[in-house]
Amino acid sequence: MGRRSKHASAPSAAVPLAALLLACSTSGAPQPRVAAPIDPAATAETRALFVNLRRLAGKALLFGHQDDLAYGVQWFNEPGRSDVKETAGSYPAVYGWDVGGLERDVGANLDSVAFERQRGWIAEGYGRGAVITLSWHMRNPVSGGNAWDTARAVPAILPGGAQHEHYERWLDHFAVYAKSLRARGRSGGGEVLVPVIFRPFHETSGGWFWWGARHATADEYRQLWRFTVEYLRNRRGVHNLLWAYSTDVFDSKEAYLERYPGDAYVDVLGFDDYQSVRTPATRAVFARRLRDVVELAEARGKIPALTETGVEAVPDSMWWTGTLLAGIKSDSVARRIAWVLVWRNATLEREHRYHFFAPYHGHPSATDFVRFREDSFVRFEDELPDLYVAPPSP
Ligand code: BMA
Repeated sequence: MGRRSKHASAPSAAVPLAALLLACSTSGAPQPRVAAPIDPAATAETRALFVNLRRLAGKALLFGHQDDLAYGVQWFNEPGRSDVKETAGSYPAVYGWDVGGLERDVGANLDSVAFERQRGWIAEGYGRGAVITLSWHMRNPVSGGNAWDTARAVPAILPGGAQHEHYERWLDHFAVYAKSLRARGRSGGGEVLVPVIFRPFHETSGGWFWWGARHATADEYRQLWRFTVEYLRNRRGVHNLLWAYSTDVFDSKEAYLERYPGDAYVDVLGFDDYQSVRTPATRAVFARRLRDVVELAEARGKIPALTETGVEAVPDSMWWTGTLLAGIKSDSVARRIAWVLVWRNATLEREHRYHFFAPYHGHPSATDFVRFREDSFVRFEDELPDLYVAPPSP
């Protein structure tokens, strides 16, 4: 179902030769003719990131952490700190951030991360060569509740809907923010826009967000996604984004693709899995999901990723190598996922709960986390090639 690429046969003039993969018919398998971001006007650094992540997938697994620089289990907002660095000796290779709250002009996101500071941390991570991904726990545009308020909203914000203009204004806020993500060019020169892997409307196969299954039909979801791409890219001129589609757990390729917006609207195929990673006992299920996403992404010239995972409070001290890495490496296809990101380390004193997914100094899994980091397949920030310069054409 929908597994064949439908890329145009002639490359657009805006697509550099270095970003092209010409069809290779020797294996008989269909190959995408063009592997490039869906935005033909994507910035040079954004295109380079796309090409490099595709190339690196299978050779290395990038490790990511949500809100890594903003706070940790025992600290909040202290420059230079990172629970990952304080346990593994390097910052993560991928930084996840969330812009939930940007729609409200309140200055900070839903987890109290000030956008002004987030912008600085994004520039800092980019400056060190890491990858930036942004999710958006967007409030319900109809009810005014939070992202988990499942009052029906999608039809109302689509073109022609009563709240459509309201939604466009929210996207305007995002456009301004995305264009404000600037940093000094990594190889000298002036400022550049920081490339961002944008992952809105995530976990769409789940029923807990207003854009999820049961609250928006597959068709409504696709319309919302496509409108959002077209609005930000074509009307607001945002050209530093790679677009990541992500489901929650799923049982088949068909299920994964149920709400998929289409190859012309997606750069990264991801999924969030907090279920099959709890113990090694469900390794086969975990590997099957990874394999499905890798195969779907590769057939389309896209990037596969495990966009969120983890076990709250990491109760198994061997989880990093014994469950996560062993699961990813257990299958020669599954291991071709480009990155894995674990969720945030909420500050205990502020949130009064053990809600963390990476170890912190002294945590029982810290030793195994170092083993994970030392595995030659796993890359943290200090082991990255330059992802923002296009490799020479093959
Ligand atoms: C959830 C939890 C929440 C948080 C949200 C957005 O999974 O961590 O506490 O507000 O993500 O980061």
